[in-house]
Amino acid sequence: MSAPTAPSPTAAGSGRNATERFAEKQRSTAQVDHARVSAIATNAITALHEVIREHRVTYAEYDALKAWLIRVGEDGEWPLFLDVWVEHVVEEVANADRKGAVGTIEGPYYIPGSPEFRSEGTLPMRDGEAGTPFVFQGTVTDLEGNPLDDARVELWHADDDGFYSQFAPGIPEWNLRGTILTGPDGRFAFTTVKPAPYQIPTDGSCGALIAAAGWHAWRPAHLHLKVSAPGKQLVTTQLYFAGGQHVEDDVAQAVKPELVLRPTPAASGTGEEVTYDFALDPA
Ligand code: MBD
Ligand code: FE
Repeated sequence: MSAPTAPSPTAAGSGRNATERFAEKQRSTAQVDHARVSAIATNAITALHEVIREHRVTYAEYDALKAWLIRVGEDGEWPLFLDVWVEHVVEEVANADRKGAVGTIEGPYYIPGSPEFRSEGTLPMRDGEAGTPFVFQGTVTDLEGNPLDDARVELWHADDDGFYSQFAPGIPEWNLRGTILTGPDGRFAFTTVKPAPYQIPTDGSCGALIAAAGWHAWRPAHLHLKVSAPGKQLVTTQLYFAGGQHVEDDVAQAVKPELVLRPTPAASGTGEEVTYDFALDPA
């Protein structure tokens, strides 16, 4: 049932949703290492001082910054801002020692608890969901290539308009979100539709920064994944489509060569399919 007059999402709408979701997920930070906070905060603030000196930042520019920072909070766009312009370096540092499947940023639109399937399933979608039918399949293994039983493969992605369920209005709750639990063969097969490129909302504070700087607002079409198994490290990653728009200039700088898929026409005769395997590092 696709709503014929789906309201169009606003930055404030999806930003607020992302901010609320983040607040729910955030655990209390019991331990504070004062020495680390001091070192990191001092370096960050000093780096900003250097930028001000280098560019001889004016009071007008300082006030514009203050106004913009206030607006990011009002729009609820801190998760969006941080995940687009900062997270990729946190991910790089966090996963530097990994041997198996390559990770990348999570972004602001993950929701735990999506509908579960055993070995194969079709993601929840609307009647006549737009987009090329697409089968995404593979095997979850350990680093030696042994299939992993009871691995969890969580998949979520935008629709053909670039919108995510539970963040843009008018989309059924679990649309294009699902989890497959593998059997002893480690295999999973999702049936879905190919997502479209994603545009950062242009009507909010992040959009205002992009417009003011003359940048573009696009991420390439992508699948989001979390893959885990008992006794193994969880991998959070994304997969992209070779030759797709903005694969070479993702605004979030989250594309890596290992993450680019080359789907082929499906054996069934409709749509496309691709096989991608995940080797998980020991926990
Ligand atoms: C997205 O869909 C996304 O994946 C990231 C990282 C940032 C904004 C929107
Ligand atoms: Fe995304």
